[in-house]
Amino acid sequence: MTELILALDLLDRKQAARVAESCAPFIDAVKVGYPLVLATGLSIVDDLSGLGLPLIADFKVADIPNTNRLISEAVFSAGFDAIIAHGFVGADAARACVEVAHNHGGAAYIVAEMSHPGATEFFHGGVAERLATLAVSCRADGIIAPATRPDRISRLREIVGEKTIYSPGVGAQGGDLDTVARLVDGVIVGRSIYEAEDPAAEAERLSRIRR
Ligand code: NUP
Repeated sequence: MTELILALDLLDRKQAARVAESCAPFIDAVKVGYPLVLATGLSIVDDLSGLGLPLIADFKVADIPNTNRLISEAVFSAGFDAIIAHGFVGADAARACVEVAHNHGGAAYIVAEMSHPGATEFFHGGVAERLATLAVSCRADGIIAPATRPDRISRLREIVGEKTIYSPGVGAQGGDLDTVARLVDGVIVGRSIYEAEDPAAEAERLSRIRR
C-alpha cells in the first residue's frame, strides 16, 4: 500500500496539532517543514510525537558536511524520525545527513527532482538522474521525486530500484493521486488535506483511493 504522508504546512501550533490528530488514523507519517517549525519552534515535535506516526523533517538540508551534520543532529535529537536533504551540494555533504540519520536509527531522503514548474530549469538535462545516483551511492533511504511528472518518477525508479520514493505534488500542484500511487512508496499531500473543509474526511478519502 502506498503511504499517505501529510505535509503539515500550517502556521498555528494548535491548528496543526488538531489537523494532524484528526487525520492520524488515515495517514502513515507527518512531514514538517520550515513554515511550521519557524512559527512554533522545534518543540512542535513534542506536540506531534503522541500521534505515534513517523515525523519527517523537510528542511532540504544543503550546506557543507559539518553544518549538515550539526543540523541533522539537532533534527534527530528533537525527535524527528527522518530528514530530507538536497544532493546538489555533493556526496560528502549528503552523506553527513545520511550518517547522522542512521546513527539515530532514522532515515534520510535526497531530493532528486522537485515538483514545481521551475524545477525543470535545473533538474532536467541529467541532473535529477545524477542526484538519484548520488542518493544510492550515499546509502540514502530514498529520494523525493515529483508527482507532477510521473514519467520522471518512472525514469528515477530505474536508478534507485527498491529504494523508497516519496512524491509531493498531488492535488494542489496538479499531480494525480491514482497515477502516482502506482509508481511510488508514498505520496506527500499538504493543501488538499489541511485546506479541506474536513481534513480528516479528505485524508480518509485519499487513503481509500491510493493503491
Ligand atoms: O519537490 C518538492 N515539492 C514539494 O511540494 C519537494 C517538497 N518537499 N515539497 C513539499 O511537499 C512542499 O514544501 C510541501 O510541504 C509539500 C507539498 O504540499 P502541497 O503542494 O500538497 O500543499
